[in-house]
Amino acid sequence: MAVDTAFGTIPGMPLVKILRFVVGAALASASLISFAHDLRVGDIAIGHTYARATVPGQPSGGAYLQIENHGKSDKLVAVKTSVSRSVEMHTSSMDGNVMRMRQVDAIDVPANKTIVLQPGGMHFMLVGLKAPLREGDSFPMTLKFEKAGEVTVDVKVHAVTAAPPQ
Ligand SMILES: [Cu+2]
Repeated sequence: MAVDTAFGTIPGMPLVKILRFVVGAALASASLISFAHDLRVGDIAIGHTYARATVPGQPSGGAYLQIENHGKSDKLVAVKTSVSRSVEMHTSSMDGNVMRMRQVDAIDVPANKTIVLQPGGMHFMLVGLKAPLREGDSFPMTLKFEKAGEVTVDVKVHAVTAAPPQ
């Protein structure tokens, strides 16, 4: 199996399916505890935010996070950061043995659900990096939700091989 990404083809990379967890009303407050150090805007909590380090010359990088919606359905409509020319919202899917990324205009954030962005699934593509993303650095990224409004998160850069932050 090979993966076709903006960085070229990476053989043997496993496909990680998009995870959508249903967060029941009874569990909502409990799951907020895991996001205690993260940000909230309206009914939306953002957590597990990180980006993958890139090598010099790499034109784009991936950023990931989780969005918990404790209220009515909403939609992520725009993302921006100063470290790249633009931020695209991508989904990943298998086309035969090749994983392809597709740009979407928005990411639905249904009521009382958690949306997980992760390598191999939905992700943010930082297109036109102005400098390599170095492990240990961090940068601000602003998310705009249709209803909840804007929130700026701090994105830590992890090694490419690092597991997602818990
Ligand atoms: Cu992508």
